[in-house]
Amino acid sequence: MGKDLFLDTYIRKLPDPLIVKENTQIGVFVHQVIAEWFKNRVSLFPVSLDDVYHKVLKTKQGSAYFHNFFNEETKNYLDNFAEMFKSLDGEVFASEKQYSLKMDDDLTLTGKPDFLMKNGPTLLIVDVKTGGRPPHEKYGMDHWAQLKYFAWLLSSHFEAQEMVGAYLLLKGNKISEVKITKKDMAETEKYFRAKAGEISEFIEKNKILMA
Ligand SMILES: [Mn+2]
Repeated sequence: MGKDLFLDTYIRKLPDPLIVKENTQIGVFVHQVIAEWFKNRVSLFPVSLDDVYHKVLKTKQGSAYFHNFFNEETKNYLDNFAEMFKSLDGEVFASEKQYSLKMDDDLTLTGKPDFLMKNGPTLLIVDVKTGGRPPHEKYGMDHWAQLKYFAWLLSSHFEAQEMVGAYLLLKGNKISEVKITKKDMAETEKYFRAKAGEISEFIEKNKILMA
């Protein structure tokens, strides 16, 4: 089986030797804080990002792995997130939810966008990145590859007139947005149809669960 960049990044979830360990951990930590914040955002007693930041650090996992990230850098990331989030139009209706698409009897592809927003006829797919740009870009992949993949997965779950993908780049405090076209979806579908056999074989061999 030849090397395939998209499959390595999104399906096989191979550890990335090019990302230093600490950066990966910061990403995990920041995502966890944001996910936790979304869970309680619309409760009777909404929590602030800052509260959640401290709460996650106090968990068993937090004190074991994340105590190093109680610093300016992660604080900045979360401040940037809060600022960018405020500038997005629409209502959040899902976060950290896994969607799947059945390719055939042997293969179901899955994906978990960080969160989804609805704004009139538009579905906004948002992924938070702690690096300055999507990590898959350094493999020479299309900047939008992951968002197109999510859009394609979601197209079997939602009737959206328009799909827009956005990366919230926490490091640069920048939103990188793209309108996902029918052509993008068709190309993504074609790619995965062509790869279906190879992916099934890989999963069968490695008994992995796709997350
Ligand atoms: Mn993310």
